[in-house]
Amino acid sequence: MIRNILAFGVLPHYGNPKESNHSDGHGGTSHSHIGHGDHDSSVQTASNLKASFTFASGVAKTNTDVELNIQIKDNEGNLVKEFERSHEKLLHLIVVNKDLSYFSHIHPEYDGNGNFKINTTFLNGGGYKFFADILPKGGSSTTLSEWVKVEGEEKALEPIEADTKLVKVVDGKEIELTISNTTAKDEITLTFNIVDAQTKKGISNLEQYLGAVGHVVILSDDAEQYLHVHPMDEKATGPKAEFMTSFPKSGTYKIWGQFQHQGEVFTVPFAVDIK
Ligand SMILES: [Cu+2]
Repeated sequence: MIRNILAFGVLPHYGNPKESNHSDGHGGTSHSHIGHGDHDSSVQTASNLKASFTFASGVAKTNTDVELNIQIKDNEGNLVKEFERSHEKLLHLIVVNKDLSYFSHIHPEYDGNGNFKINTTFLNGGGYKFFADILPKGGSSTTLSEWVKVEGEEKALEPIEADTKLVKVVDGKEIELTISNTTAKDEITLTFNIVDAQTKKGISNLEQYLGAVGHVVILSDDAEQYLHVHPMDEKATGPKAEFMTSFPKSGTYKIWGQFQHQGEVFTVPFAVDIK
């Protein structure tokens, strides 16, 4: 019975199945988190799962180590306890702030009994959106999200504007993003080309990070549209890493690519306008 409930677990305001892409690594292209239900006549659009994000201390304060607890419950309030690993982890937690200048991708520990926890520290107060990517046993990949407030001094928010040049230097690497097309709803290929920032030589020994050459998280500027995309060729090692996705609607989106080289994970942010 749980099986059926979980199969269509989606976030209530995620009505469009295209909104949450997550490759399962079998087909080589990204696909909808919740698309598995598309063919079923009994497909439900409302969420049957809910994540609760709470702090052991009650409230989270800046510059303090806080313990974050996450529980997933079904629509009857029962704890969901069985999860499958997806890209090596039972739960992937993405945290962003309001202007998307802060991005964190972390992996809470699971106690096997319905409780995930992780310790973290916030440097600035304000609103943060938490996204938990999970794969309930017998269900399909699901993203559950919530805005959470952190108390403390807030940093002035910057407008989110598309980059004029899609080239960034991070940790000694120069990363160029090529986007095949910028029309909403079209199939789009995102190609990251990663070279040594000094020598401009392509880096061809990227390491597997969470079971793939890279991970891409995409968010609309209001943090409503969330996409977690995996590479077309997960076993690629660079200098190019390609991802296929589709932006649900027009607007400005932030794109974070995450890769691993010589044991270090680096995150490269871009912002693009989609027509
Ligand atoms: Cu993760």
